[in-house]
Amino acid sequence: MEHLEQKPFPADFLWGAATAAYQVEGAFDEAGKGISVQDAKNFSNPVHNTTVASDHYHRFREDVALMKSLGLKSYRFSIAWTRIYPDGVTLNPQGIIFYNQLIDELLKQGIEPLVTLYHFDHPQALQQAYGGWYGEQMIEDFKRFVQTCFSEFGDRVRYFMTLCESNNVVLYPDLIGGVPEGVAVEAWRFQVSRIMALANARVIALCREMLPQAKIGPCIGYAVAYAATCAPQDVLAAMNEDEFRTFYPLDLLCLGRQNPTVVSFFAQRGVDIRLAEHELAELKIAQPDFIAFNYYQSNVAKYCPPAGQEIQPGFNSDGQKGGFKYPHFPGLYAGDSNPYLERNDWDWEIDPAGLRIACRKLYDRYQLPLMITENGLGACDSLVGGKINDVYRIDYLQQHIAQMQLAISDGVPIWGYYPWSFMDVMSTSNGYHKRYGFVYIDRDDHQLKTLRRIKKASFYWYQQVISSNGQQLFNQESCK
Ligand code: BGP
Repeated sequence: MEHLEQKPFPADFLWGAATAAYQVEGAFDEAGKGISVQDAKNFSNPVHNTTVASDHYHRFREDVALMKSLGLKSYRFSIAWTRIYPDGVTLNPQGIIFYNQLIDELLKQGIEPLVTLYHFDHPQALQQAYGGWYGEQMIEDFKRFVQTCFSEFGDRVRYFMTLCESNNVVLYPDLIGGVPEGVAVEAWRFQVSRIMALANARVIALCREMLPQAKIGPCIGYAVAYAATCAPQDVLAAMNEDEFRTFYPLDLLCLGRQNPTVVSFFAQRGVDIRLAEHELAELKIAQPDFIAFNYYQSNVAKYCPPAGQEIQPGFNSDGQKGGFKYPHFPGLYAGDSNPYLERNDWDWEIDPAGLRIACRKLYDRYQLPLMITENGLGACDSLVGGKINDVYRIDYLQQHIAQMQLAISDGVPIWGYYPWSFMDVMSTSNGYHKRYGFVYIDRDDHQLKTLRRIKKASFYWYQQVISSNGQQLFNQESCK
């Protein structure tokens, strides 16, 4: 649909940027903090190192000053569960002090905090005790942590996100501690989806009780699925991908219902994934205020015969284009590349229009306002003569923002936009080789260097976008 006139961004639009605790804070064992499942990976993955990360824990005042200079209206960050409950059970008041200071500093600078309550980093102690999100006990343990966050920070924080990308973490079990020995991966996936949905519902109910004025919602990662061709079997494959990967978990979180196609697919294979009536009732009552979603790319799906070989989704983890292996789920769909789109060095397809499509699909299905809580371009930035001229990132972001405005013009209510990431953070699979930030951090995977903060060209460009409320998107003159 072509618009004769575009709607402007709302006057109170939340122009933001995002990070997550384990990727940015460092100080992984300071001030009583416990070991999280992310810290536990430090010992097995050469580029995954939460020890110092971007040293935000020690430099948060300097970082908030940079946010202020960027003109951010809002900052999305996550609270490390292990700072507040190091072993999942025992309270650590020193962890509360840190987040109080961060929140106060943000508010002093006029920046609205958007708090993610869980971003992949639960206590390793709970992983060892009962397999983390695979265990029923996680619902009450998570609730205890969230209750503390609400009572300590809820007087100043007005926006909360529950669990980050609960749909993607089930696709990539290693992201959150892996599948316990002897458990089949599909069984694990459905159990974790169920537990996460119940935990989400329980803390939304708690929020209504403790903080009736606050806004709260779940967060998913949505790579909208396109059919490889207009052959009906490819169209069905794309529906399968959307339903299995995104709508099944999101229906649980927002509608309190199980997608019937997914239920029947598993029933035919002898697996009963139906939830109990009382569980569905609990999910149904916990209505979120918005859907937060992270968008980086679209996907292509094609027919995958039932007898084919299964290939589980993986990553291109070295940034060599062409290294990505597309997943095959026999009887459902197989991934493929999109000949119409460019890809980044990690084979993520760059598809600005896909953001508009995703917004429309989500709003049409759930009728809830949206927050775009991650969007960005991972690249190997170079520091040349003290500057980082990341024009490729500006290009990516301006095209996505333009499509977001088209979605708003289409009638989709969007409350805020949070590019990933405010500053360079430790990429889970690529360390500091793959950067996303508006602010460069002077370190790499092998040397800590100065950890100096350097504004990239995209910083100056986004500053203009924010100050013009999205009017000056394409003015390259603004890039210094
Ligand atoms: C999202 C995660 C973020 C971030 C981002 C980029 O799924 O929520 O934490 O990691 O992906 O991923 P990567 O660093 O692997 O490129």
